Amino acid sequence: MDLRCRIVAIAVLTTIMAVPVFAANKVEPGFQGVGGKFGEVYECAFPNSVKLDGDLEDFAWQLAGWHFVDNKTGTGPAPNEADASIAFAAVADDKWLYVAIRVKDDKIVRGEEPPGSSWKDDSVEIYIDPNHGETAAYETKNGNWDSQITIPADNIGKDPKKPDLGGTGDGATTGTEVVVVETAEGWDVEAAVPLSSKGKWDINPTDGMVIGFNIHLNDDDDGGDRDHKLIWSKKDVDDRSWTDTTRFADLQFVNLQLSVDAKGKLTTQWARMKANR
Ligand SMILES: [Ca+2]
Ligand SMILES: [Ca+2]
Ligand SMILES: [Ca+2]
Ligand SMILES: [Ca+2]
Repeated sequence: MDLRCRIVAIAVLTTIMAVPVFAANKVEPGFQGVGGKFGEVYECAFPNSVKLDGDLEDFAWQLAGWHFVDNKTGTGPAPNEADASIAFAAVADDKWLYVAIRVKDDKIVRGEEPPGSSWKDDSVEIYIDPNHGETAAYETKNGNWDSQITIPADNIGKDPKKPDLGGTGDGATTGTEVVVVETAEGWDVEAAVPLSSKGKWDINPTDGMVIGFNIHLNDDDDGGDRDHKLIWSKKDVDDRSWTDTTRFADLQFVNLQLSVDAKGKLTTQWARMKANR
């Protein structure tokens, strides 16, 4: 494909896929159908990189699968999707597991609590069980170490390399970097969880490999305690992921470069998008 064609192709793809469509719980498959099953498994395409800047227009995000968690799913449902709902995607390269979370929220409440208690403010949580141990208590051995990485909205405008993080299993010391930005409908999170976290885990993605994984949203709209709690994993019916990894769902690595460099791949992608419109 020559450069001009490629630019046109990127422009078309960006126009069509720039903003994920929020809807009742569902999976919007990405490139070549990669996506997974809602609440059960997220299919994470690798090796793919993104620029960690809070802008979710990266090509990898356009072509990744997106899961949409509606306002009713979790132990603290919200009245409507504009009040609280999330869409998320993940990709990985050789150093990082990148997670994009688009949050719809009608009122941002930030900075009321210290990072360790940021689950009472607006925050998202990424859960990692690196050895897929599915243990009832968090493991604390190198390689098996389980973590809840809590990312408060209070990171808006802060240094990505020095984020305020919380979470059990020492989530704050995993080496995770984040950019959080305010949007017209709420806030976006672009996070990079290191695949190698000293003393905790050393994840080397291979095709088909599975780790434990979950995504939560805490929504506070009026100060004090949180008002809504949304949960992706179907197994986490009682909001116990902070201490019990049997509540996690799965993340499965899929060896798939999200690229339109090859003419055949681009044709396939266009056909899929046309079929879905
Ligand atoms: Ca980006
Ligand atoms: Ca809200
Ligand atoms: Ca574990
Ligand atoms: Ca809020």
